[in-house]
Formats: sequence, structure tokens, C-alpha cells
Amino acid sequence: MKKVITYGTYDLLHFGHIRLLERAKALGDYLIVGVTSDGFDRVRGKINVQQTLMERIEAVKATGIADQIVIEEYEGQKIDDIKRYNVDIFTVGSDWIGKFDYLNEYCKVVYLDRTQGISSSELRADKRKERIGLVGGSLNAMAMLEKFEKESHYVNGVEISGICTYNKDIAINLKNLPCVTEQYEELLSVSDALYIISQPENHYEHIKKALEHGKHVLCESPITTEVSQLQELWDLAERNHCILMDGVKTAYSIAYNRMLVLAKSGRIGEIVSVDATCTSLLDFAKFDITKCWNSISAWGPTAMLPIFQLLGTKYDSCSIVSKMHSESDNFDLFTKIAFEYPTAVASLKVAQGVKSEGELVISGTKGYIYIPAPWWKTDYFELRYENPAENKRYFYQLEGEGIRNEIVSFVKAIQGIEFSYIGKDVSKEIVHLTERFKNNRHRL
Ligand code: C2G
Repeated sequence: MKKVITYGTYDLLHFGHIRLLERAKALGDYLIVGVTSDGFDRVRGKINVQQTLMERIEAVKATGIADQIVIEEYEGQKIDDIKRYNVDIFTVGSDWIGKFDYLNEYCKVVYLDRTQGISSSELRADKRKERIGLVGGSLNAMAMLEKFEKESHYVNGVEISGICTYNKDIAINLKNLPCVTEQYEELLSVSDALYIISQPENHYEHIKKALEHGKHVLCESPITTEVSQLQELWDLAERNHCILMDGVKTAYSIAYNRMLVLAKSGRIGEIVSVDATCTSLLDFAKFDITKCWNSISAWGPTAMLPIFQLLGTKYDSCSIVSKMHSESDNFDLFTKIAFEYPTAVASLKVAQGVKSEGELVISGTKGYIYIPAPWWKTDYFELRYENPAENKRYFYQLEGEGIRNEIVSFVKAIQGIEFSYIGKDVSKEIVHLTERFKNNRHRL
């Protein structure tokens, strides 16, 4: 019996896939089809597959062409499968010509002509695109806006409609966008959704206007500077059937999410302390601090994220200490916050005028989790125990600092498929502490 194997994602199964499977089957007597797992697709850069693994397997099964279906979970698995199932022929479409020649060592490799004029990407892209408008002008925002624009090209189903900015440099850097304007209304008129990274004190006005026009919003955290405003905006979003999503990019990274569930599943015992540090040094000669996010706004939400996601938002007490910029009553060079929970403690250090080790340590009764600097864009973490032989290391590919996944989640939230990774209680507490920082802090 001649055994044939082929692999694919088979998202939104179409005529091209079916023709490939039919011809693959005709090469032998028995066809094994490897369907890629969601995790493997993410690792190989396919992040916006529309259907779940089960749906894709069911679709392949329904063709009646496959004799056996296996799940492809890791790079290199093709060699293992060929050996394990005693395969005679490996086949795949001609878009992969040359890429799998290395399998000739194990079996015959056949590239079949790809069917022209149809692909899953085109089917995904055929769905109406969400036009996302960008809003922001500060120097902190500049790099982020450019990254956001760049990362949007990796996500099907979105296009950047334009940018509203007062900053001439940003306008020049993004001049190729369809709409570059200082008039917010103009951007709103060509957008379905907005990514807002304006100064935090302007978020409220920008979000409110967007929601009033029925536009979805992804806003860089803190969403507002006052809790009452946040509640008002959530109510407005609900009335107008809009998404208002919190944009801490770390929340959307795979390694961070895997770390959260491991920590919550008791792998380090009871969590007793969470300590997060995020710093970056600004060149104050270049930066006008009145047009710049202060340290608590720029870094606070990221540092608060693991604390609130692991320990919750119901702490007993918290103290805030800051070292302020000599020329400002609002710009903190450095802020440290210490929390006391009923059975745990936490601390964060954030700074744009002081440098420190940007690590995250989660301490438990059986061990601790260590994420080295810069933990907020990590692809790696470690579980560490008293006996080092028990230590475990975890790696997960990180594409685009989490921004790519964040855009995918935003689009899926708009489509009603997925919801924000950041709970409302967490977003609210971030805003609450930002508000508290203004009114109640110690100065160094
Ligand atoms: N295909 C085709 N004609 C099309 C589209 C796809 O012949 N118009 C083929 C592809 O060449 C592949 C199979 O259908 O052999 C599945 O395609 P995808 O779902 O896009 O999967 P792909 O990313 O090509 O995965 O490990 C995974 C494999 O390497 C291939």
C-alpha cells in the first residue's frame, strides 16, 4: 500500500484545497492529512486563521478524501510523521516548491500545481475590512503609531484609514496613509474604528466623540484619567454597540498569557508577591514634558497588569511614592507603588527618568516565576524551584511586541468572536490609580 501525506491549515476550506487533496490521494492508496494546530500556525506567522482547529478538521473530514487526519503541532514534525506512519510520498502545493526538498531523505517529495485564483487569505480579505484610524501626537506615541501601522499589514481584514495628529514629524513619517489630518472629524468620517494614543487627558474627548459616531475604539491604557469618565464611556459604548478595548500590548502576547495560566494553576503554589519593574530613559533635552506621557501613564498600566490579573484589584492598601521632574508637578521621573492584599503583597516601579532592571518576579510558596528584562515584550519565562533540577523554561514566539496579536484581538472583538484580554475590573483599577497618583502621593 502506497501511503501519501500532506499538510495544511485548511482555513475556510475551498476549491483549491479540495483539488489538492484529490490529487494527493490519487498519488497513492492511503492519504494522511496533517491539519496545523492553532499554536503551530501562530508560531509560523499565521495568526488570523478564522476557524478553530476542530472546525478545520471537520471540514477536511467532510470532504471524504482523507483516510486519516493528524494534527501538526511543531516544526520538524513532518520527519517524525513520515517515519512513524511509514509514508511513501510527501506532497504539498507548488507555492512551497523547494521548501520541503529536505524530506527527500525520508520519502518521495511531490509538489502539485497550486490552483490559481483562490486562497484562504483572499477569502479572509474579501470580508469587509475594518478601517482603523490612528490618533496621537506625543513623542512617546510616535514609535507606537509607526509600529501599529507596520503590524497592521500582517493582519487580514484591517487597513489603516489615516492619522489625526498635530505632530508634523509623525504626519511626515506616515504621509502615505490615505488621510493625514489635524481634524478629528475628518478621520472619523473615513474610519470604522480608532486606535487612540493621544495624551491621556485627551482620551475622554477622543473616545466619546468616536463612540458617538458609532466607531469602535482601542485605546492605549489608561483609557481615561478619571474612573467616572471610564464608566460613562463604557455605558456609551454599550448603547452604541461599540467595542471599547484597553490597549496594553503585553496582555496580548503569548508568553505572558501562558505564564498567567501557569501561575494561576498553582505551579508555584500560593502567590505571595508580584513585583514588576518597567523603565525607559527619556532624553529630556529633546522631549517637551508638557507634551509627553508621564511615567505613571506610560508604564503604570503595563506594570499593574500582572499584579491585578494575578492578585485581583481588591487590595487592602496601597502607597505611592514619586520622584518628580523639577519643572513639573505632573511629570514623575520615577514612581514606586506598594500594595498590600489580604494574603499577598505586590510592588511596581515605573520610570522614564531612572533606570532599573525591567524584570517581573512572581513569588509563590512552592517556587517563583522569573521573566527577565524587558519582561513586557518577552518570548520567554522560567519556573524556578528550590531544587534547580526541577526548573522549567518556556519559549513562545513573539510577533511585533504583542501589537500584532492585539490588532487581531481588536478585530475579533469587533466581529464578536473574541473579547478583550483585559477585564473591566483591571482597566478600572488602572484608571483609579492614575487618578490617585494626581491627588495622593508622596514626593521624594
Ligand atoms: N493550495 C492549493 N491551491 C490553493 C490554495 C492552497 O493547492 N489555491 C494548497 C497548498 O499549497 C497546501 C494546501 O492547499 O498544499 C493547504 O493550504 P493552506 O491551508 O494554505 O496551508 P499551508 O499554509 O500551505 O500549509 O505545515 C503546513 C504546510 O506546510 C502547508
